[in-house]
Parts: sequence; structure tokens; C-alpha cells
Amino acid sequence: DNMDPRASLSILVLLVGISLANPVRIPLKGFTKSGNISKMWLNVHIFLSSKYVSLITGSAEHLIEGDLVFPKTKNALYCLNNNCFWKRNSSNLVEVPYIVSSEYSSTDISVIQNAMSTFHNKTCIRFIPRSNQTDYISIENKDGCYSYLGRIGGKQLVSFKRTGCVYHGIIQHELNHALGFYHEHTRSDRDQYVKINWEYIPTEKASNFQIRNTNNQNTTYDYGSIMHYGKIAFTTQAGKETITPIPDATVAIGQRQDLSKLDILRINKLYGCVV
Ligand SMILES: *C1O[C@H](CO)[C@@H](O)[C@H](O)[C@H]1NC(C)=O
Ligand SMILES: *[C@@H]1O[C@H](CO)[C@@H](O)[C@H](O)[C@H]1NC(C)=O
Ligand SMILES: *[C@@H]1O[C@H](CO)[C@@H](O)[C@H](O)[C@H]1NC(C)=O
Ligand SMILES: *[C@@H]1O[C@H](CO)[C@@H](O)[C@H](O)[C@H]1NC(C)=O
Ligand SMILES: *[C@@H]1O[C@H](CO)[C@@H](O)[C@H](O)[C@H]1NC(C)=O
Ligand SMILES: [Zn+2]
Repeated sequence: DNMDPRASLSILVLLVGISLANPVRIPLKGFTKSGNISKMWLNVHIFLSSKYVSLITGSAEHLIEGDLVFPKTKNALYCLNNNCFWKRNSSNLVEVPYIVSSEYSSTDISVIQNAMSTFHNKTCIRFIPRSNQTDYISIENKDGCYSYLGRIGGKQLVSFKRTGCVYHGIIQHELNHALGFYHEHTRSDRDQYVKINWEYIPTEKASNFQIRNTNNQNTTYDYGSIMHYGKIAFTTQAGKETITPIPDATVAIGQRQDLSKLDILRINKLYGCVV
């Protein structure tokens, strides 16, 4: 009410500046419980009249966060050399030591440990509490759900924000990145299985859709992988798909319920698990 008129003028000028282009996208802090959604945006259309600026809310879109952190010192492709994987011990098990932030509740921790138990039950990966190991993951309540790709050496962050990331499938997804797996829709042969609709992908997000030089280990493309993005990931226009399965556009992608059979097979192949 007591707003300095100069201040409101400058806000007005700012809004005029952005009203000429597309809707303004405002990230919402809330996260939904559905596994394949980790971030929402509100599209706000701004209209200007001679006397006032009104904000008209458009549709909310659900986007998946780009959740891979690429270490500056190492090219992610380097992870395809065995240097970026965790080591198998002489009992043929692969220990991945971890520590967990004290910010999590005991419920959060049991959700995290239950997700880890899927790997224990189906593969030779063993997430173990760290004692004095040099290389380990540090599970922290940072701003989002993300991980480095593969073992980077020393302490490496895996972030599960308490509000929005502590869900079974999301935890599996990020832990699988830490084991060295890329997103399925970026694998080398993906153009035979999905069409990327670049026209709906913001330039600054295009890297999330770049093909990677992946080692597919003779396994077929997996629409049901926990590492696959959903159809409208990062879309600039509500409802427009950025990824469309081909030839059958109705095939489901982007599930965040559980590791798929092929996700499990690939872990076992990559790490030489005897199961
Ligand atoms: C993911 O999003 C798609 C498209 O919005 C939806 O159809 C699907 O049910 C969602 N999957 C999960 C696991 O929530
Ligand atoms: C290999 O790792 C497993 C799981 O942590 C452990 O029980 C076992 O003692 C380890 N074997 C050796 C030889 O270190
Ligand atoms: C893994 O196996 C244990 C022991 O059988 C079981 O209690 C646990 O629920 C299983 N975890 C998952 C995620 O299936
Ligand atoms: C960890 O502790 C064990 C037992 O004290 C020791 O044998 C091992 O060398 C230590 N490892 C590292 C990386 O310091
Ligand atoms: C894939 O299959 C080919 C032919 O069957 C074989 O030569 C190759 O070693 C396999 N690669 C892997 C990673 O299993
Ligand atoms: Zn991811």
C-alpha cells in the first residue's frame, strides 16, 4: 500500500519487458508425490493495459529436474572406462559406502534404505555405512534430487531434498546414476525408439536430451527404465511432448515406481554380478 511509486514503476517496466515474449515460468517449490514429477512450473501470462498489469495464471506443467551433475574435472563419458565404477571385492560384491545427513527423519532413512535393499536383493551392489573408505556417497537434503554419474573419487554428493525426493523410485534413479547409468533416452541408439521434439525444449535444457556415447551392453532399449524421462520433461508448452516413443506414441515412459528388469540386468552386467 505504501509502495514507493518509483518502485512500482520499475516493476511495471520489468513486466513490460517480459510480457512481450512467452509466458513467464515460475518454479514452484512444492513437489508432487507422483514418482516422475520432481518440479512444477507455473506459466504466467502477463497482460499489460494502460493502467495496470494483471497476472493471469496459465497451466501448471510438471517437469522432471535435470538431475545429473557432471564433475568439472572429468568428462562424464570417461565413466565408460572402468575408472568411474565402484570396485567389486573378492567376494564378488560391490560395496558403495554411504553416509546420511542427520537432517533426515527415521522415516526418510527407512525409505532410503528400502530403496537400497532393492539393489541388494537383485544385484551384487551393497550400499554399506561408511567406516573409513576413501570413496563414498554422501546423501544430503540439498535443493533437489540429483547425483553425479558413476564413482568420482572421494566424497560425492547425492541429493534427496526432503520435500519431493524421498520416494522409492526417485532414490533408485539417483543411486543408479551414482552407479554409472545415464538417462535411457540419451543412449546412443535412442533415435530408433523415441523422437525428440526439439521445438519444445528450451535451449538451456537441450543438453538433457543429447545422445551419449553409452555402453548398451547388448540390452534392448527400455521404455520402462527408471532412467527414462517422461513425455513432457522440460517442455516449453504445457501438454506438448518433448519425447515421443516411436513408432507407437502411446507407449508409457518415465515411470518412477521401481527398477525395471532391464535396469537390474544392466547393473548385473556392468558390475559382473554373479546372481
Ligand atoms: C508420469 O507422468 C505421466 C504423464 O504426465 C503420467 O501419465 C504417469 O502416470 C506418471 N507416472 C507416474 C509413475 O506417476
Ligand atoms: C565384500 O563386501 C561384502 C559386502 O559388504 C562384505 O560382506 C565382504 O566381507 C566383502 N569381502 C571382502 C573380501 O572384503
Ligand atoms: C529385500 O529383501 C528383504 C529380505 O527378504 C526384504 O525384507 C525387503 O523387503 C526386500 N526389499 C525390497 C525393496 O524388495
Ligand atoms: C580402514 O581401516 C582398516 C582397518 O583398520 C584398514 O585396514 C584399512 O587400510 C583402512 N582403509 C583406509 C582406506 O584407510
Ligand atoms: C554383445 O553381443 C556380441 C555378439 O553377440 C558380442 O560379441 C559382444 O561381446 C556382446 N557385448 C557385450 C557387452 O555383452
Ligand atoms: Zn536422472
